[in-house]
Amino acid sequence: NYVPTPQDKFSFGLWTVGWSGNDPFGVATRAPLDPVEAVNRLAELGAHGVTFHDDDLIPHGSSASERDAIIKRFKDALATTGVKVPMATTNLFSHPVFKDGGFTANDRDIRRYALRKTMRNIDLAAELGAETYVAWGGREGSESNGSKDVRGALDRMKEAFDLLGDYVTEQGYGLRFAIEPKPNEPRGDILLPTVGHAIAFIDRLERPDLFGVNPEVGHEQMAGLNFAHGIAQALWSDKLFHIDLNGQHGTRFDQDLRFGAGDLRAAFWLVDLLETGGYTGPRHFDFKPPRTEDAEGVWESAAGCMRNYLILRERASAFRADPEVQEALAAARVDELNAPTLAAGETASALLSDVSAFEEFDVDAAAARGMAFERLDQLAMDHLMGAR
Ligand code: 3MF
Ligand code: MG
Ligand code: MG
Ligand code: MG
Repeated sequence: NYVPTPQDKFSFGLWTVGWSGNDPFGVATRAPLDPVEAVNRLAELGAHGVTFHDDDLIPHGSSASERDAIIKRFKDALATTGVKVPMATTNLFSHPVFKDGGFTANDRDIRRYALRKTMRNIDLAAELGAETYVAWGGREGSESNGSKDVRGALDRMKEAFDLLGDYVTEQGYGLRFAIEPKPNEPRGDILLPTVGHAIAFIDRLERPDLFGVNPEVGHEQMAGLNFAHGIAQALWSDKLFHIDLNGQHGTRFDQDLRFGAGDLRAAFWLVDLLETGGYTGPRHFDFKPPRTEDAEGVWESAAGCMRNYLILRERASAFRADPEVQEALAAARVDELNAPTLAAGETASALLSDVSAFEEFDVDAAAARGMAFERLDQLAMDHLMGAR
């Protein structure tokens, strides 16, 4: 009956349900949400966790004693409800000081400030028991190519992550980092724009094992990419440390619709992959309840994210369990791709001497074999639409 429980590991950012609706064309349509109220409502809805940017919880400019009081009150709400903090992150994009970025701002003193701001919130994340620290470089980028030395920026990005990797290691924190790619918005072009760029970058770090990715559905779809393919590559690389679930209609502005809205077929294949591909981390929603909604609409929207995930989880597992689907998968030779192309120990010269692979291979007969993919896909659609 699609009722979420903490075992489903659903989590929400404070900035998602707490978004008051200000956008580039209009002011807020809702009152600010108290983080403690967010924790209480999320607990009632069956969520497992809450996540935050430093400034979501502790407004920028709070004094040390105000900060302590806010943290204490938040911790009490967590203890009362059992809601966890699986992840935390830094806001290096809202304050005007970050208008040209944090770790890759041209101004060196701003980069040093960004590092200190991040380290301070890493301490809090560790104290609250978070396992993942997300880094979204929303302002790390440019509007004009001449203004940013991209290779220099990548050096500085590496310098920042190497320092943070050393820091959590020295402190003995059980935290790993998840880099969140996005192609654009708010910068004209953002560095590390896709999952693939981020994974390649991580290879150049000094402690690559501490770093993975936090892909967001809408971010890859803004670039016209197949999200489940990106997730599959992240899983294949052991880099899927965290995930941001939401909805997006193709290559347009960052819509942050509730999960399941937008490209529903893509959401079906994503849930199928997450549930069968060995991902055990939080199912984290990074969405924005549209500014048309009042406070009750916010919680409808949050509940909808989880409900859609659970429905899709059921639909995907029905698809996998259907004997006709198993037949269709076999007809499509899907599993044959998991057989190595070479025999065990077969060398290049052995392949060259196998006449059945080339000289006697019936190319025309092989070319004539249909792949039977349409039947398989229709069965998936039947399951997705509830027709089976
Ligand atoms: C922006 C985002 C960010 C990140 C967050 C880190 C404000 O499009 O997706 O949300 O998810 O900064 O986790
Ligand atoms: Mg986003
Ligand atoms: Mg988004
Ligand atoms: Mg996100």
